[in-house]
Order: sequence, then structure tokens, then C-alpha cells
Amino acid sequence: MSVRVPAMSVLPPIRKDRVIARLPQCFRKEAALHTKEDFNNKVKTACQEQRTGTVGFKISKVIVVGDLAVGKTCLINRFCKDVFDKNYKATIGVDFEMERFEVLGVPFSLQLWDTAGQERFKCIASTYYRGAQVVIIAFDVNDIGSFSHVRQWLEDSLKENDPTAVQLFLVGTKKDLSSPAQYSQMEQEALKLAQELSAEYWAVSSLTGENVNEFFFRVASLAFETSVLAELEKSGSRQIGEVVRISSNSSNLNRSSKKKQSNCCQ
Ligand SMILES: Nc1nc2c(ncn2[C@@H]2O[C@H](COP(=O)(O)OP(=O)(O)O)[C@@H](O)[C@H]2O)c(=O)[nH]1
Ligand SMILES: [Mg+2]
Repeated sequence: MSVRVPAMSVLPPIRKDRVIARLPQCFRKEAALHTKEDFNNKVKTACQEQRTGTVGFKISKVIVVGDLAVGKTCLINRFCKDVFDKNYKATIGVDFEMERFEVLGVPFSLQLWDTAGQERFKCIASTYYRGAQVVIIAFDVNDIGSFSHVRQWLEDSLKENDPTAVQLFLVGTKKDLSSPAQYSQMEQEALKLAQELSAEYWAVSSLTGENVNEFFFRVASLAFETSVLAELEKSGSRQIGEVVRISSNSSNLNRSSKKKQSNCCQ
């Protein structure tokens, strides 16, 4: 199956409730990608000084994988549409939702990819995985079978990506269905696995909405931080705040090639 990402001429405006001014906290300190209280200082300074290069135009690809019926579609719909309805959007072919944020004053977009039920056959098109900056592996906290398949999902998603460049999240879904005792037993196992995989662990409920926004804000923030750090590293001592400036008369025109690399089609 081939998948085409439509060219985006105009990005939607950033909603007021998608503004991130501080690093959202992790779910559990024992399994966080990092436990710092705030954004990296280099990142904060770069944002203050508007030296984030092309990050403001960047769209990070986020994929959600996991067994059929663990609640991947519901999780995306809860965050993007604030509804709990798996039929909200009939998934035909691979599809994604675009979510725009403003992080430390800089626009940042996530493309959240949902599968089209191909997970039923454990055979997801490689285009789905390719180019993911964030991989979310979902399992149902009430279904040990779905938990035991996490490693396989990880392996499949990393085949198409540079494993060192991917940020990994392990998400236990349907927390509302488990009793506190059952849940805490499951959580022990999940924390162990998350640590082994260098993933950040979260437990959520799309039915009640518990931790859903917190989780995606954390994803957006960590993806943003990584993107800014990568941009700073790439630029070295060069002034990266100046890469996209086009004027009609221009010796600046030869910089437009940089703009093409930025995923921005404005
Ligand atoms: N109780 C409860 N049910 C859920 C939750 N999330 C999903 N479900 C149910 O689980 C089933 C599968 O959800 P879906 O999002 O389609 O799973 P997917 O195949 O992984 O995309 C549906 O019947 C949902 O109503 C949740 O947080 N709590
Ligand atoms: Mg689905």
C-alpha cells in the first residue's frame, strides 16, 4: 500500500489550550525518559532568543502501535477530538491527525498516525513506520496478551527507523477497567519493561480521559526538546535563527533550499 502525505498549504491555528510553557511532568519517575523538572537550559535560551532554526516549521511524526483493540484509535480520538468514540472516524487506509502546539513560544506540530486495522494481521505497511520520531506502543492493562506483544511491536517499528533517534513511550490503556490491586500488579511489570526498553511509561483511560492530555503534552514537549537540541547541534556555531529569510532582491534566495528541508510547504 502506498501512502501519500498531502501537501499542507495552510496549517490550522494553534489552539489556546495547546500552549506549553513548562515541561509537563512524567507519570512515574521510575520510568521517565528524563526526570528533569524543566526544559533543557540550552533549549530555553534558544527559544528565548528565537534561535530555533526550522523547528517552528517542523512536523514530527508520531506512530501508535499495539495489538488490535487495545484502544489506539480511542486514545487518538480522545486527545484530538475530545470524544470517546471509536467510530468517530472510519479509518480507511493509513490516516493521521495533525496537532499543533506552541512550546516555549515556538510553534510545533505532531502528526499522529493511526493504523487502519492492519494490526489485526500483524502486518503493517512499512510506510506507516518510516520516519517516526516518536513511537507509542500501547497495550491494554487488563490484557496480558497485549502486553506480551510489546517487544514484537517495538522490533517492527524500529526496522524502518534509526533506533537511537526514536523516542519511545509505553502506554497502558483502559485503566478505568482495572481494580487498583490488579492495576498495581500490572504496573510493576510495565515499569520493568519500560526501563529495559528505555521507554517512558504512562497509564491512561480514553473513556474517562485520565492522563490523556498530560501524556500527549509530555510527548510533544520531549519531541520538541529533542528537535531543538538536534537543530542546535546541526548548526554548531552558525546563527540558526536566520535560515529562513527570503526577500525579493536577494542574495538570501540561495537560502531557500534550507526551507525545503523543513517539511514546510507554505
Ligand atoms: N473501558 C474502556 N474501553 C476502551 C478504552 N479505550 C478503548 N476502549 C474500547 O476498546 C475497544 C477497542 O478500541 P479501539 O480504539 O478501536 O482499539 P484499536 O484497535 O487499538 O484502535 C473499543 O470497544 C473501545 O470502546 C478505555 O480507555 N476504557
Ligand atoms: Mg484502531
